[in-house]
Amino acid sequence: MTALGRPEGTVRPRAALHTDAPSIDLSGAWRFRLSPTADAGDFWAADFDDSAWDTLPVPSSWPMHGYGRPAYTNITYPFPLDPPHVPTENPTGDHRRVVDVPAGWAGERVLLRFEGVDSLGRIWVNGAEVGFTQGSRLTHEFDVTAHLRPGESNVVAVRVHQWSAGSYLEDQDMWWLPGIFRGVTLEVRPAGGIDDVFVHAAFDGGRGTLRVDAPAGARLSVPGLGLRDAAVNTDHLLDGVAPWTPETPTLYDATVSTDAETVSLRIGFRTVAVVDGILTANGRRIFFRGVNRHEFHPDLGRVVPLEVVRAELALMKAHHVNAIRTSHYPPHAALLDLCDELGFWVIVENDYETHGFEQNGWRNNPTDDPRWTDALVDRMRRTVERDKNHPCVVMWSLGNEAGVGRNLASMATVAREVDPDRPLHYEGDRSCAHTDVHSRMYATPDEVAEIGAAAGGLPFVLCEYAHAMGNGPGLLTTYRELFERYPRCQGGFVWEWLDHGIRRGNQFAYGGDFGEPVHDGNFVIDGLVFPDRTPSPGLAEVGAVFAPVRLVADGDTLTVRNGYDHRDLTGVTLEWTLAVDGAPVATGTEPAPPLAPGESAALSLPNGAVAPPGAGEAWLTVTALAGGLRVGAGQLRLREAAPRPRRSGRRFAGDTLGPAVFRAGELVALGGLALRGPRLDLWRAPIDNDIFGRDPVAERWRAAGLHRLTHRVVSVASGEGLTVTSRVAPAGSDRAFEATYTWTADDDAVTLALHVEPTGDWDVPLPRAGVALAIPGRCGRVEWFGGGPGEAYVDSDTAALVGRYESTVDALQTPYVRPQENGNRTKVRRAVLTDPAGAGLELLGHPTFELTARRWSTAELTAARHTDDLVPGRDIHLHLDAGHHGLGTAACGPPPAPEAWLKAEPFDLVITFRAL
Ligand code: IPT
Repeated sequence: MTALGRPEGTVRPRAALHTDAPSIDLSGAWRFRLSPTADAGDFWAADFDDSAWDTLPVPSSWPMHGYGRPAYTNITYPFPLDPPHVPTENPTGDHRRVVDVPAGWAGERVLLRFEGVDSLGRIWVNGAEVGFTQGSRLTHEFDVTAHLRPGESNVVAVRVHQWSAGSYLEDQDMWWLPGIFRGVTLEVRPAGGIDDVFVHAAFDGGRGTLRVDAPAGARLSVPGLGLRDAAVNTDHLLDGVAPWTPETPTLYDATVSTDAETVSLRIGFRTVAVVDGILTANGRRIFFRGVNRHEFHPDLGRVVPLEVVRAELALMKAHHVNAIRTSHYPPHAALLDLCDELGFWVIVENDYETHGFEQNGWRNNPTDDPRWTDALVDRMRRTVERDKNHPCVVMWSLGNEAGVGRNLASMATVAREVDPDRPLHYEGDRSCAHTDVHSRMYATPDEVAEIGAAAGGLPFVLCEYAHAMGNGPGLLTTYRELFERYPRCQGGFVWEWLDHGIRRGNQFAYGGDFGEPVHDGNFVIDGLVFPDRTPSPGLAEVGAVFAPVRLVADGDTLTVRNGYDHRDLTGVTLEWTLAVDGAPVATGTEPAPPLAPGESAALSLPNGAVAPPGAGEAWLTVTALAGGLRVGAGQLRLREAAPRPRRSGRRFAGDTLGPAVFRAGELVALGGLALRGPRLDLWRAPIDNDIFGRDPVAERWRAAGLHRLTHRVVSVASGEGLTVTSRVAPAGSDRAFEATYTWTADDDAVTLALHVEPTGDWDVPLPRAGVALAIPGRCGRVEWFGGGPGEAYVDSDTAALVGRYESTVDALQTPYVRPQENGNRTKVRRAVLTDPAGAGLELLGHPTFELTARRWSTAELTAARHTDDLVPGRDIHLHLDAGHHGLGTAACGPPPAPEAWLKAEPFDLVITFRAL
């Protein structure tokens, strides 16, 4: 039987090791030539003249350097489904470089190692073909001893084809980006050296069991545990061992040596096991607060510099992410060293996805075709062998979205053969025949609850949930509650960490921007961080929801809960601030009570943390700090605000009511300030969660005409104040909203009391419920007392704390790669927008309103495709809302929860306006 899609000529896969054996890093400038088809002619001879070729850095994704173009598809293959064939149009990059090999390497066995070549690389050394890689994100090593000439210049030539049979196995949702995108090295394998090592380090109640599989005769040392030149291939029982967990990532430096070679290891002791249907580490339930992580960089493609990786892991830690699924292929090997060190659980996924076969009824799916068995087994074996020594690796995953079939069993078998200790994951097979955990993606809260409540069964994880596309995700607290209620619902992995936008000028491109004939638009922009890895508001929400120290108001006390899985609260400091109307009046610091994991206690409030006599809304804010990080925050309202007086007393005369001037029933000036509005406004620029998914609410909004409401002033009645009624309705429909604007004023300010009644059968939720008005663009400074500092919406407001904040209209914007509704500040009591001289507008809520301010209209925001389409106009457009429809996560998952649904029901909004 033909074996399709596998590499040839490689040596046996083995662990990634840190060794003192000599090696040469082949990163740097290579000669490069791109051809449109696979057969570009001979180029591998050592004396081939490549002087006319360009140079290209290795590692690189060549389309990011001006050769060809990136292309994005999610599920659809960008070539006909004609396995194993690929089109004649097969961009092919020929790479050459000269390497001086020291004379001292004579007589040594030498391997040439490739850590990532997308998708197939044919390799020649000094003109002799040594084999080819296939499996883009997998390590391949070739024995080049016979072809190398130590003491001379040697030529390494690599022909990389963008498409290969292997491409059928690599239909992951990401940019198609060919190239040698990870390291290339020449490595000496000394005679009598250590080719491979397998660390088994178990932990049980203070005791570690260590066995290191290595060549017979090698010696093991773990100085921190008193082991010196101990035997390999045998169990060592060790007392006084500290366990490895993501919260306590204790590593022990170790070496395995022979006379010829020393390998350095960092050993973490932990036992991962399924016990009574629960996935446990060191006997305790695991709770995944995870993210899916792709490897992508907005300028470099699949090449992600190590310092960028380190910074992104620090950002994850700061937001209490404790787990990573390497969607959907093994990561750069260095990631796992960092995850050991910093503390993350990692599900390492095989480089395997065949999702596009689903669109063809899964016909000819490689998962169920014996011609592909060898390739799939090879991929799984390479995955497990390379990364088997990492304490962070909690499970292996057979791949993603590859349907079902006999090759799942083959992959599971080889994974278990190589590593019998780690559980297996695969989401695509509902029968779970080959896995140790039950995994689903995007299951609704109801489904999760049903799974949680069912008796027996496997541990349950959501390998993907909370699709973070555009503005969102909502619903994180709903899922957290389920993970906390049902022991077998062991958390999940947010889809996904990063927006894969490609930098173009000062904005980011997405699918279709490179003229791809088939593409999936902005589905590649669905991360918690923007393409340049700056956090989006979704990450702030994740940080607040995942925070291990929970401070929750319960009646008139604040409860602290230790949400760590493996450590108590020793060393956690609580910083408290008492503020009246947002102005701090007292602060202090206390140690957190030393609660064990899962325990809670009412916080005894420190002396002084009581509202001072007088009026004003009083809040106690408590922030938990550990190791320089914020690990929790919560608030308790100590005194409610007294109701604000509505302004009244002035009569409407001429055009004026107190300081306000009206024309045709609409406010046009207040004091010296020109304005237009406020008018009823129900539209928002649809977010991705409104637009995509099974039953996109934005389509229903458009069908209902909510984006094209017209206004008819029905009556203007004056007297004590001014009452304007208006009928607001879309063309072609007899459904409407009746808006009654009741204005009252004193000498200083006007108060609007708006009442809105839908008439007719509005069977759709509303995007927003409020008013819009325009004020002069110079009033760009913003100050508010309310939720902040960041953007928040009704089902994504965990990170927002009530306080006093300052910003600018420009800084209130969230630059979602595809522009959409953004920037809302929630539960605002008071806001002030001023010009540099301090003149402007004060807004006072009765009691609160939602605040959005931007330099473009909602229509412009709705029409924009990229951030550069948004051009500041003359005015500031203010939106003051009684409510918003929730964010949900419907782009791929459930819509907002019923309580976050903005029903078309009567509503009121009361706000006082005062010119400053
Ligand atoms: C799911 C994929 O596993 C993931 O790679 C990504 O494409 C995500 O969707 C969407 O952004 S598959 C989906 C059809 C449930």
